[in-house]
Amino acid sequence: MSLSAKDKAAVKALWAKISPKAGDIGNEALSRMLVVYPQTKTYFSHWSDLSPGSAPVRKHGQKVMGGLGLAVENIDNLFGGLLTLSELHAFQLRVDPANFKILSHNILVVLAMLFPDDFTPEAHLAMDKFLARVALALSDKYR
Ligand code: HNI
Repeated sequence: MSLSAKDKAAVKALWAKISPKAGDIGNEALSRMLVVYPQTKTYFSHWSDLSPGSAPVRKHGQKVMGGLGLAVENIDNLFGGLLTLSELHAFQLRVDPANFKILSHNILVVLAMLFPDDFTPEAHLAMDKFLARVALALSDKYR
């Protein structure tokens, strides 16, 4: 399931539209992930406050979106572009790859919520495929 030229164009177009709001998207997606899938909290137990919209949640949401921006820049070479992040999540953080799917779901929900006009079925499809590829690239170093 690789990204077609059409998917890549759709992801880039959507990203251009949404990236100015990266902070809000990251904050809302991470806040929801921690509430709706509380098992994900285990990775962030060192934070002072895991409640929705807290300072650490917002700060980390911004970082995750920065990682997604890096992925968009490297959309033709996701495995190479995300190598360092994959090593971090695999060897240092030991994040179960199942969680990538959970976060991706929350990002899609938030995009639908904040950008109802731009999140067409075509944009939804392209973003879903893109996030699945990003998750695969981030999991590349696990074995
Ligand atoms: Ni993730 C740190 C990007 C999914 C748990 N993560 C980062 C950083 C980026 C990043 C960027 C900061 C790296 C640095 O400081 O050098 N993470 C991404 C991306 C995705 C993702 C692009 C998927 C789309 N990370 C996840 C998931 C979890 C996760 C699903 C767990 C549920 N990440 C972490 C943890 C850290 C982290 C834990 C360290 C945070 C800290 O404050 O200690």
